Amino acid sequence: MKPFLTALIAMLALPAFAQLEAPAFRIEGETVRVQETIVVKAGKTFDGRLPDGRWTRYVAHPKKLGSGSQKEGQKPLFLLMPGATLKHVILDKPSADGIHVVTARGKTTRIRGIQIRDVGEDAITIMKGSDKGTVLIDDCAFLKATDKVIQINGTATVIIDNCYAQNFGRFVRTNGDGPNLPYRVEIDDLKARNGQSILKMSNSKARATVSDVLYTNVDDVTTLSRGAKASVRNVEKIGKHKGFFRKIFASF
Ligand code: ADA
Ligand code: CA
Ligand code: CA
Repeated sequence: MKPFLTALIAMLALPAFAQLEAPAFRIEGETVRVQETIVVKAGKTFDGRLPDGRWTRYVAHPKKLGSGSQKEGQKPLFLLMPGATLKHVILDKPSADGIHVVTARGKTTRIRGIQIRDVGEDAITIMKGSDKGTVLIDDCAFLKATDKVIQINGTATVIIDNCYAQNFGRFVRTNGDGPNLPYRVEIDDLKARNGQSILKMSNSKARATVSDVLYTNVDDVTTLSRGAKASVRNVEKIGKHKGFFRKIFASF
């Protein structure tokens, strides 16, 4: 292709791509190899930020917690009890079954500012039996998930705000086998790159809102069946300009 055409395409495509950049990689401080799940008690805060501003990096002991493969039944690195907060931690390979969350009515559990650099079996699980609490997941990044990132097995309201996901199967999945619980999911300000589905729900009473999403190379924004419903607003596929111009210039 002629150089000026390449330059023109790059100019047109670049501003769009710039919006979907990965968040800054945090510089890690010390690494902790977790042999036994770290429990954050109800209402308590666990902050992995070190005095010099770096974040602590956690990896699983593969024999004690799990290798981070797709095998079910692995243990989490962190277990958050109702109203707990987890922030400023890096989870890295192997991250086993990530973070488990137990909620309770009237309580808000927070996962704020964490980076999972290599998602294990999954990254965050809202545990079965969690009853109508709220889980707020914000300013987080999730990389390299073989399949699911956020697995919802309990009836909490799960709010996912200002997050980034790269390489995944399903970013959010409500339990596929269980009863038709009234799951609630809100996804806002998400950037997603390379995946199958941002939200998959197959439960008759599951409801979701999905808004302000930028994505590229994701097959489906929502995958809904058996009466699950989602309202979707302001979702933009990045890279369509490139495809459009590629088609036009392909005819030269
Ligand atoms: C699978 C399984 C669910 C649940 C989930 C999880 O999807 O079918 O029942 O166990 O994994 O929480 O990892
Ligand atoms: Ca699983
Ligand atoms: Ca799991």
